[in-house]
Parts: sequence; structure tokens; C-alpha cells
Amino acid sequence: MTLTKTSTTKRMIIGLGMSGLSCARFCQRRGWSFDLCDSRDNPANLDAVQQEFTESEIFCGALGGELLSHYDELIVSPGVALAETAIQQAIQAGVKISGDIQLFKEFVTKPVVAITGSNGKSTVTSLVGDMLNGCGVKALVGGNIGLPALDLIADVAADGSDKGSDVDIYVLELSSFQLETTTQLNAAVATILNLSEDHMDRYSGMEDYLVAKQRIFAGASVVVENKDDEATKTDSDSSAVRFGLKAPETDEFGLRQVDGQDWIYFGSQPLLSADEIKIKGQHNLANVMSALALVQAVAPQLNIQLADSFAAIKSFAGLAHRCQWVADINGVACYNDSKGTNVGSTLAAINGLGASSKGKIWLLAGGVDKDQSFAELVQPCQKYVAETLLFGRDALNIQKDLVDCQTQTFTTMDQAWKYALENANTDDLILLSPACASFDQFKNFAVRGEYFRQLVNDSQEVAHG
Ligand code: UMA
Ligand code: ADP
Repeated sequence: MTLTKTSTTKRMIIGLGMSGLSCARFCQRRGWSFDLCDSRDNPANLDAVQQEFTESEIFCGALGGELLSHYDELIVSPGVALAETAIQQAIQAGVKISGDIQLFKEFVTKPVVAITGSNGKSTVTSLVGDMLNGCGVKALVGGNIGLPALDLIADVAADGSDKGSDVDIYVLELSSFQLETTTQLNAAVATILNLSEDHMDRYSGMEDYLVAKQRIFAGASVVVENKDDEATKTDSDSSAVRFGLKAPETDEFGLRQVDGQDWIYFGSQPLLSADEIKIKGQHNLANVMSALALVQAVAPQLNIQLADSFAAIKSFAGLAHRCQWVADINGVACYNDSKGTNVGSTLAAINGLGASSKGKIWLLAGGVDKDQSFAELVQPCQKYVAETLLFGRDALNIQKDLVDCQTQTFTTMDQAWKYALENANTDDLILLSPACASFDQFKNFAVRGEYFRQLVNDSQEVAHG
């Protein structure tokens, strides 16, 4: 991309993580000047950042309101709360707030599929990307899924615009944090997949969390609603497509039983049977229906047929660390659900695996509890779980919520794993589904999941001599 124009706006990019760097590179490509800061004294990649952005001032350590108030615009990374005193002080002083998705939306001209929700975002985002690409259009996938949205357009066209590029559509996974700094996204289609408690350490309550999520609907041409979850509905003027786990009404996606088998229907039209779909559990059928609704919404403008996306659904095997089978050890199946980082996802894992298992579940959970209540896990634990083995920083807090459930606490995952392996019987299963963030003991959920896989693989080698 070539430089398009210079600007006298004074911008401060807050955060030296993936998002901050993608914003810095975007601004640099546009010829905009900017400074950078991070609230940590020593962010991991400081040296590399200093070498890359030699024209920018870089500040590290506690954010100062006076400093931030000198700028016209703050481009705030999702990991930094707008409630920070220094940011609030800057807002009071009239400084504009922005974020990577705002920069992205102001730049791109091609349609955007926008996906948020408490659980299933990455699954649905990847699936929609596969379905659209399977229909022969060029869809780029990014956002909270791990590839910053602005990195998608790093080299879209030589004139610095995506107009003449071969990109047809963007599929973005968006977190509530990213949505807080985005106004009027104007997505071609937008959805909140579901809403359950998460990030209560950043929000004052569920209402506050929902308000952040609902920003995804601003200016959307079509909204996809989950009929089973009131919080996903919009009262905006956008036209709505609905999906749900019950039999559908006309022009809705839903499930009907045919010969004892779940089938996805659109109104009275059968589309796919559950056994043609590799990702299992009712929550994944909901995910597939939401993906169908999202693709259907953009099909006319892309000139594609929904039926041409079915092959991609049938071959979608799910993403790593989401209820993923790792190995059987002496008849005990081991599942890695490290991406189960909140109560809602762990609930789906216990109910999904528990209903189809002959034995009991040995649940490994714990980490950073994000101020959630774990009470919703009591009933499914009593029904399906032999013992919940809690580890990590907030193990004791979680134990207090799991009243009348069998629980043990440990310091590390290794200890919990060893206990599970020693006590599980044939046909039982061992499930890592922490319902917590990983940051107390691991870099992220993926590292935690790989660690679990390693524990399983090492024990499997020992078991097989
Ligand atoms: N941090 C500070 N001070 C700063 C800047 C960051 O302490 O000044 C800390 C944050 O509190 C956080 C970490 O540094 O612990 C990373 O924050 P960041 O905003 O720099 O994160 P990025 O590296 O830019 O990654 C972000 C998303 N991370 C967060 O929202 C925390 C990534 O989602 C996302 O993939 C990436 O942008 C690209 O869009 C991760 C995530 O955990 C997977 N998301 C949460 C979730 O899914 O629940 C919302
Ligand atoms: P997200 O990106 O929202 O975190 P993922 O697709 O990565 O969602 O899945 C995260 C966790 O949520 C995994 O444990 C997965 O099994 C579970 N999950 C996926 N879809 C749903 C859903 N619709 N409802 C509840 N849990 C879900």
C-alpha cells in the first residue's frame, strides 16, 4: 500500500500487543504520525517496537491522563479498559476514542460479516469463512479470532484502498472490548450468537456487557437472531433472520426430528442432517444454523447460492482446543476444551459429552475466574461429573460456588491430571474445560491446551509401555 495522505491529527495508540501494532502499521502505511504507549513497564516486544517505529514517541508504565489529553484521538487496544482513569480524563478533555475495528470500518469498502457472542464466535467465524470461500468468493477472516482486522488489509491494493482488490467480503469475529471502541459498524450482516456471563471483571454487570455487544448492530443491513436467547435480539430497523433449536417457522432456521435424527430446516425445507456435520452437540448445531443464516444474508449481493456452502459445513471438523478428543488411555477418553474460558462454554461441554457418555466426567477446571458465578455448573456437575478437580489462582473461589458437588483443589493442572488418571474408570472421560482464563499459569488458552495434550500424550506412552 502506498502513502495516501498526511494528517495533522495527533494520535496515541494505546497497547503494544497485536492490535496496537496492527494499528501502528496501518497508520504508518497511511502516512499518519502517531505515538505509542502501554500501561506495562516492560511490554514483551518493546525493543522490536522501538526499532520499527523510530518516528514515534513510546511511553511505558501507568497511563497518565495529562499526557493522553494532549492527543486528538486515542486508538485503544481491546485489552485496555476505557474505564481507566487516565482514559476517562482524556475523554473529559474532549479526546476522541477509536480502536482497530473503527479504523478498519472507516477504510474498507467491501461488505463485512460481523460476529460476536459469549461463545461460538471463533467456530462460527471460521465456518462462515469456509462456506463463503467454498462458494467461490474471496472471503478474508480475522478480528478477535487472532488475526487483527487491519492485518487483513495490509496489502489489499496498490492505491491503498480495497476497492479494486479481489477481496469480496470480510468475516470478523468481534469481542465486546473491540465493539466498545467501534461506532456505526454498518455491517452487511451482524449477530450476537448468545449471551452468558463473561468478563465480569471488565463490566459492572450483564446489562453493561450486553450494551457493549449490541453495538455490533449499529447500521447493520441484516441481523441474525438466536430465538433461544432474548439478549441476541435487536429492536433496530434492520431486517432479521432467526435460528433456534426448536422447529422453525417460515423463513427461519431450526431443527426437526426425522427418524429420530436432528435435521436442520429452513422453514419447511430440509437442509442437512446432524450426522452429516462433524462438530457435535446441540450448541454446534446452533452454530451451524447461525452460519447458514449469515451466509444466506449476504448471498444475493455476492451472487452465490446457499446450497453451494453445504460441502464446507460437512467437511468442517471444528477448531483445536474446543471439545477436542485427544486420546483414549485404558478406556478413558481425554478431551481438550481449553477454549472453554467461561461458565457457558463449560456447561455446553459437560452437557454435550455427558449426555453421550456411558461413564462419568472427571472435570479439570480453574484459572482466572473473571468474577463469574459458577453456580450454573452445580446441576450438570451433579448429573454427569464424578469429581471437579480445580487448579490455578481462583480454585478456592470456584469450589465455594460448587455446593454439594464432589470437588478437590490443586495448585497445578499436572496434579489435577494425575488425580483424574489415577481415579477414572473405563468408559469415564477426562475433560479439561476450565471455565476460566488461563493467564495465571499460561500465556493463553492455546498454550494451556497444548500443555494438556502433552500430559495426555506422555501418560499414553507410559500406559502403552
Ligand atoms: N495490556 C496492558 N496494558 C496495555 C495493553 C495491554 O496491560 O497498555 C494487557 C491486556 O490487559 C491484556 C494483554 O496486555 O492482558 C493483551 O492486550 P491487547 O489489547 O494488547 O491484546 P492484543 O494482543 O491486541 O490481542 C487482542 C485480543 N486480546 C484481548 O482482547 C485481550 C485478542 O483476543 C485478539 O485475537 C487480537 O486482539 C486480534 O484482534 C484474545 C482474547 O483473549 C484471544 N480475547 C478476549 C476473548 O476472546 O474473550 C476478548
Ligand atoms: P469464542 O470464540 O466465542 O470463544 P469458540 O468457538 O472458540 O468461541 O468456542 C469457545 C468455547 O465455547 C469452546 O469450549 C466451545 O466448545 C464452546 N462453544 C462453542 N459454541 C458454543 C455455543 N454456541 N454455546 C456454548 N458454548 C459453545
